[in-house]
Amino acid sequence: MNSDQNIKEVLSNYPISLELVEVIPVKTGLIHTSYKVTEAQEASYLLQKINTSVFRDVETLMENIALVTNILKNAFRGSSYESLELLKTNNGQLFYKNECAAWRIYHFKEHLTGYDVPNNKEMVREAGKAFSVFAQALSETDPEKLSVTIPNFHSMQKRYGQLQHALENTTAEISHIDPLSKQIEEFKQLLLPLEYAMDSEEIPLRITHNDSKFNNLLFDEAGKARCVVDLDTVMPGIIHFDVGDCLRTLTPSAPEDEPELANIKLRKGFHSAFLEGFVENESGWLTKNEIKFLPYSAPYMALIMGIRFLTDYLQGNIYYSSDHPEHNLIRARCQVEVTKQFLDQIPLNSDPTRFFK
Ligand code: GN1
Ligand code: MG
Repeated sequence: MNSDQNIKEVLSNYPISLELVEVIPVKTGLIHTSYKVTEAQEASYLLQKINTSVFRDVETLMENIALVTNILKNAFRGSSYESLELLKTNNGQLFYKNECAAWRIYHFKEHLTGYDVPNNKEMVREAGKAFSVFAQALSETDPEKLSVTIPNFHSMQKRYGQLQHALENTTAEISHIDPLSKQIEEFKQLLLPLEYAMDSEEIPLRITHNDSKFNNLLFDEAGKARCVVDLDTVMPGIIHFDVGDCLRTLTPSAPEDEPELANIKLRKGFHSAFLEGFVENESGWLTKNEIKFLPYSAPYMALIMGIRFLTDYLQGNIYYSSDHPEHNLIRARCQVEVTKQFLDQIPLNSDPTRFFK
C-alpha cells in the first residue's frame, strides 16, 4: 500500500468525509510524521503517525492524553484557554492501528499559530502565564493517575549514563567530542541537586508536559497564548522541567541547532518576562522549594537536551530526525553552550522571589 492509499484507509476509520479530502504533510517536531487533513466542508484535522519505537505502548500514551485533555477541557471552560481535542475512531477508540502503524487524529486549531521564536516580550510573558495555567489546571489531579510513557525521561543521572554507554561503545574516532564531554560532566555536577531534590521529595511530583518548547504553544491573532499542544510526554514530573524547557527555547537568540556558537546570546529580558508571566498566575500553589529551585530549570533542561543529542549522534542518529549526519552534534554543542550561558548569567542561588509581586 503506498502512503496515500494508507492514509485514505486510516481516515476511513474516522468520522471524516473522504470526498475531496486534502492531505498535506506538516512538520511538527522531531518524532512523529504529521499531516493536515482538510475535508471538503472545511473541517480540518491533524493526523499523526505515532513513532512506536519512541512510544512503545500506544494505548497507555493515548490514555494519558485522553485523561489530560478531559481535565483541561473542564478547567478551561469559560476561559480564553483551550485544550487539544482528540477525534475518536468510528469505534470510539483513541487511536487506529493497521499493519503499517498506529495513528491518531486531533482537531486542527485552524485559528491558532505556533512560533519557533517569540517576536516580543509580551509573547514571552503570555507563554509564562499559559504554562503556569496549564500546570495549575492539572495540579489537583494525582500524578499517579498518569502512566510513565518514557521512564526517566528527564533524569540527568540516567541520561548521563546513556551518554557514557554510547561513548564507550562507539567505534568512531571521537576525540573531537572530548571538550564537549568534559563540559557536560562539569555542568551535570552543578545541576544534579535538582534531581536529588526531586528524588528526596523535597520537590513534589506534578503532572507536567515535559516538552514545553515555546513552539508547543499556540497563539491567537491578537497575540494571546491559547493552547498548549504536543501532549505526548504528559506524565509525572517536576515543574522545573516545564519552566526549563520553555526557557531554554525562548531565551537564546538562536535556534536549538545553531551551528555558530557566537550567535547564541541569552535575552535576559525574555527570561524575566517568562517568569513574571508564570508567577502572575501563581496564587500559592507552588511550594517554597519549587520556587527556590527555579533557577536550575533552564540550564538543567538545556543540558538534558545536549546530553540526549550527543548520545543520539554517537549512536548513529537513530532517535531524532535530522537533516545531516552532524546535525545532532551541532544541536548538542548548541544546548551545552546554552547551559553554560544560563549558568554564567543567572546564578543557581539567585532569588526567584523577585518575580513575585
Ligand atoms: C522531541 O518531536 P518534538 O520536537 O516534539 C523530544 C523532546 C525534545 C525535542 C527537541 C518524545 O520533541 O524531548 O525536547 O525533540 N521528544 C521526545 O527539539 O523525545
Ligand atoms: Mg514533542
